[in-house]
Amino acid sequence: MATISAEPYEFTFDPASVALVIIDMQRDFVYPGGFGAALGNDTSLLLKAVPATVKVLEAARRAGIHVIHTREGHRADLSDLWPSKKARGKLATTIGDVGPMGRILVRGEYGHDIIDELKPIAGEPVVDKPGKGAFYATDFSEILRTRDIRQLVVCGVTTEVCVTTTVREANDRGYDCLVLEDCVASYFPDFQDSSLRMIKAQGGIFGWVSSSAQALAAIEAIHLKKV
Ligand code: TIU
Repeated sequence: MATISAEPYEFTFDPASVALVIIDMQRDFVYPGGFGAALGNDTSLLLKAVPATVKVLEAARRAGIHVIHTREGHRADLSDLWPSKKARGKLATTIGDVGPMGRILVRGEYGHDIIDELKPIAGEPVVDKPGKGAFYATDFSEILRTRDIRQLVVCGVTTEVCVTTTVREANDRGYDCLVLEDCVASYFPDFQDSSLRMIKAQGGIFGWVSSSAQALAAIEAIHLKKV
């Protein structure tokens, strides 16, 4: 077993049954011209989480820890897009429309894909999800079960939308979630702060919160034990 110093108390995990889950680090959210920008957000705020996430991803790969990526997006014919999601916000440009990085949040388009810094490698499943949570209308649950994964270390964007929706879904399905505060980001700094406080409040009502530095210390120790 390994331990990461966290709040509200230490996160203890079996390296074989933990997964690093990187949520929706897609160009459509972190670069101008995608869905995040169409919603009126300053996308540069999300880039702050990238360097720490890269470090954790590289350490997880070296240690042989499971890595799973998710992407929010839709079929090209938009048959999995609820009319309510398409209409929300009354935006001039929205999901399925053509933007500077291709059709917004449509699978196969440049903007829909994961940023180069965090590009998945062979053996790392990519879960394509039409909703905010990674469990809704996906095979995420099956991927976790076939690999006997019971604990999740979570990074990605945005903290109060797809990260916390996934953490809440996971919590109700019996998974432990540790969220790394500098590896998640929001367009709204106060939402970032509140979301993290909500997760760890009440004795860890939804899970644990820690930092990349604490996670790296634990993951590097796993690596050292292996070699
Ligand atoms: N708008 C916003 O904050 N987020 C999303 O729409 N999706 C994700 O968080 N991935």
